[in-house]
Amino acid sequence: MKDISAQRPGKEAFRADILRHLTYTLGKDAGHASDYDWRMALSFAIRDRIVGPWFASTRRTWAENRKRVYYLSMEFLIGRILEDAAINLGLRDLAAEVLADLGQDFATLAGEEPDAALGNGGLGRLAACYMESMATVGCPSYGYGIRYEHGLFRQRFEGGQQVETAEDWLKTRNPWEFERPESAYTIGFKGEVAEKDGRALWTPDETVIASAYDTPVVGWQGRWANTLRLWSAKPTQAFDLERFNRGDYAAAAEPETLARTISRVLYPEDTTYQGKELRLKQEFFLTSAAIQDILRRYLETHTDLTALPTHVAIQMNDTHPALAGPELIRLLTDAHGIGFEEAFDIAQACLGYTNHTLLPEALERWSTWLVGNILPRHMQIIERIDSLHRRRFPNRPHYVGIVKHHEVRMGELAFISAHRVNGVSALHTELVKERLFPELNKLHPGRIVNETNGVTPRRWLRMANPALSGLITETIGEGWEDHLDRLTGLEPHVEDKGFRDAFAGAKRANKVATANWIARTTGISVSPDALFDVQVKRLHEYKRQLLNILQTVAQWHFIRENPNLPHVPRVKIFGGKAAPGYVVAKEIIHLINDVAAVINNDPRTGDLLKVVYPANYNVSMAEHLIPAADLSEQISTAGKEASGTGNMKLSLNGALTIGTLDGANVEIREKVGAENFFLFGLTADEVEERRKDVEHARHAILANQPLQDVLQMIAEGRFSPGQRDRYHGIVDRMWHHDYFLVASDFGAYHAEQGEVDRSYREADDWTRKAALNTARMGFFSSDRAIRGYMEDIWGVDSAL
Ligand code: 26Q
Repeated sequence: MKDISAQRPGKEAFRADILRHLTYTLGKDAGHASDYDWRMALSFAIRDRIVGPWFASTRRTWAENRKRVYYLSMEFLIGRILEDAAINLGLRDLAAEVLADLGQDFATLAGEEPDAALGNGGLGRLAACYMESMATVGCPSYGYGIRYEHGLFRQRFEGGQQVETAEDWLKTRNPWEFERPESAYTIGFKGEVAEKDGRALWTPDETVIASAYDTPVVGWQGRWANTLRLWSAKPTQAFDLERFNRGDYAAAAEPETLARTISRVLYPEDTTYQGKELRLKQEFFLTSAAIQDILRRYLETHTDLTALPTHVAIQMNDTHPALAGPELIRLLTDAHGIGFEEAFDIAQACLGYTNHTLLPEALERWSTWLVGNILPRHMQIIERIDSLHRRRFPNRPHYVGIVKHHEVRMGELAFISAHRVNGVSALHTELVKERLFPELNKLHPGRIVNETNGVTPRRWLRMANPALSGLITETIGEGWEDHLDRLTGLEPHVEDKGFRDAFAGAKRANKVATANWIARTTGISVSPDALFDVQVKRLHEYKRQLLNILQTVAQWHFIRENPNLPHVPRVKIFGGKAAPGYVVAKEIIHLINDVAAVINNDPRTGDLLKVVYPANYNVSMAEHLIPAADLSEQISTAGKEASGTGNMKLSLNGALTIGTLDGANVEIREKVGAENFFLFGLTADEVEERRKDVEHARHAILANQPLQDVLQMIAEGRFSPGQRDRYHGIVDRMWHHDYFLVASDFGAYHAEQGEVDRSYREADDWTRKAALNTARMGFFSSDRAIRGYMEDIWGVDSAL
């Protein structure tokens, strides 16, 4: 194991680097430099230190002819890079010192970096954590994605309602990327397929260029660095002069228009799939550019394409890049003359598919008409894959194919194209086997495996929570950041009152900082002594923010009715965006904000209950809120949340979970101990059972007086004065179409929140439980998850 870590510069050298960049890269004099200039100079000085490990890693991979992993994802929800990179290089404190000498504040500058929000939520953030872990564990790899001009929209509230505006992260210079104009590929659409010399010949009639931008991703202590390669669409020819000369001015600009649209904007829907042509083009754009790049790199040092799977592993992050199978087969057959079956077997041996959802409305199914029109050659290949698979498994009465009812089912395509299919938590993987692909699972026993999600402890503990990180290092020494299992070393100290006080002190300091932040951003004053109860995630009915806010109203009502009881003060913190077209989710946001307005201005409840919903939840806001949380809300309808990863970040930072037996909650509870977890609600099987009673909601409501009271208050317009019927839709759905069983789980949830209050009163015991959560969460490091993928799916070794 050779040490290729970055040489840590001395203070003087680093200061000189910053000033050199200020002068020669920014063209600014220190006396006249703005925060922006300083941030850029600092970023370039840090980036310089990544380049060494980056080149060394790339050279090693070539020299040792190592197998590479290609992670294809339509989303990389990266967030800010500056502080994370500085921490991984061991430069964070040095940089702060040097800047202080220069009269600048590191945190201020780092806080001005725009979030790279090239993702919607869990799936995109997982891809970002995995990139960082692949660099940390020395897995040679490339991430492939789209360089969206506009990431996930920005959210504002107007009168409590969500309003979206365009996000613009590239408005200022992006210091982390390197443009690679020489790495460019033609991507075709539409056109005709002919036959020439026994091979198919596809002549597209629209083309765009995929042009690469590389961002180095450096791992812990700079031991290894990989590349995140994002593709930007450029016109093949800016202007069609022939058309222009014919006087067809609008059409003359068409190539440019298509190109500019393809990488323009991230689709903000994360659960409802709509068969949009542009989305299909985006998916093919990413996939084709990636596959072409992979083959180009392979053929630089190899000639035998049948050995491709020995050197290349391609992971599909959900079905979005599932055209990888057909595209790879197309190039192997049409461009390289390999027979169809052999090409299929090569592709399959390279490919893996990660499933992230069981929700039927999220499963991609493209009409054969659209696919045939946009990608005529791929449509033929998909049909051939389908019939090959059918031929290999004859006489199946319940045969499930890829093409059915004039639709291409991307889940089946990805499953059949891949040698491994994985779920993202133990429970989810079982449900993928039993409910999503029961027939394919029978045909291919052993193909479906579990890889429980993980999160990077560098960003989500070390960087986001310096107070707790300091205590951990003081207590168990250094090295836990890349050996997160070592957190169990905290366990013996949990019985030490001094340690518990220090643990509580770190949490308290984070809460004070967050209380100040809440006051600044929302104008609401909250007490750091209150229990901070946090639900931060995308808005979706299955995640049941509605359950949370209904219970909040019940608690408010209870405090008002019982003013003399000793209530535990709480701050209910919500964060998250709704897809712009998701009307019900937007109503729930409106309701939360309306309830907040009433509760926060009620002198009878005062500091006993506050509801805050800061707008525009994103990675950076998560980094603020998670370390300050006492309670983590993971309350999805059982069987619906594939895994969750916020649940891991919160528990790792010493929040206790109130949750259902869903996704990774099950494993978190096993690891931290049932006595340190607030469990409630129906199980996945009970949910299925309960739905058979068509009147389940009515029965549940009638059996629960507090819930009836809450629904009554909402229906009467208590939270929408001036518009009594504003929430009639929500109330009506609660009674008649409560698909996610909010009513059925309300009683158990309300009761368990009472348990939370009783526990929180025993402050020292609460701290013990919180510390045990942190101590026992080591399993949920994304390093562990990545090692699982390397071993079970990719067949690659660490280069370190
Ligand atoms: C599909 C087609 C067209 C347009 C958009 C989409 C689309 C985009 C994003 C569909 C789904 C997504 C995102 C899904 C997602 O984030 N799933 C989450 O993945 C996490 C990581 O595995 C899990 O922890 C969460 O449980 C799961 O909800």
